[in-house]
Amino acid sequence: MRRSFLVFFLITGLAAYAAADCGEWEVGIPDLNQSVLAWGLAAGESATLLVLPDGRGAPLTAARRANGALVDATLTLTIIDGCGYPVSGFPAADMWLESSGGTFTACAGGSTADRNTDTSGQAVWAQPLLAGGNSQGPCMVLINGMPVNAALPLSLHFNSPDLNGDLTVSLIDVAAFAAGYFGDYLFAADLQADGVVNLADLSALVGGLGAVCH
Ligand SMILES: [Ca+2]
Ligand SMILES: [Ca+2]
Repeated sequence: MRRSFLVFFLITGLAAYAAADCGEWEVGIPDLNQSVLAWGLAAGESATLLVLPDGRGAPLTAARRANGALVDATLTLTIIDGCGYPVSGFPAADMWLESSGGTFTACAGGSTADRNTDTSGQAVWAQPLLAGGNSQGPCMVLINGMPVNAALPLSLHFNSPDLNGDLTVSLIDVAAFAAGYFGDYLFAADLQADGVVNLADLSALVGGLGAVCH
């Protein structure tokens, strides 16, 4: 009996030492360097996602390659804490996408993860975002405002019938679209992204008229 107690205290003591070694304050706190971001596209590939402020844009499962082919661009973030454990139940509201280099803007909470992290520490972005504007800049995933794995920006581009990114699809956007429709190629007007601006893109513009954030 005495020996079993000794083993018990030895094991619990070692566990406590291990926890203390990684810093007990780190348990459950996301570690930006250990957390992992994954998506279905190979390195060097890009995808474009159609977004609307009212969420009627495309889901990430139906983004488009440069040639217009549909591609699943679902993002999966696995949050790991400083002790190497997955962080479950981390709030979706505290994880979001950002993109610079254009007019891309999200409605309040419009680019957060679909749900809180599960028991494996995983959260996904698969559903449509609530956003407007466009960007061909790198897309970053942030946890509480800090970028995850900053060395690996994603080539996920955005475009929207809300061309100017004021989160309302209005006649101002129609005028901006016309410049791309009748003039030189304009990524912002290539709403059904495939490298050309034609009637399919005009149809996407018309379908988004009036869209605003909820
Ligand atoms: Ca607009
Ligand atoms: Ca097009």
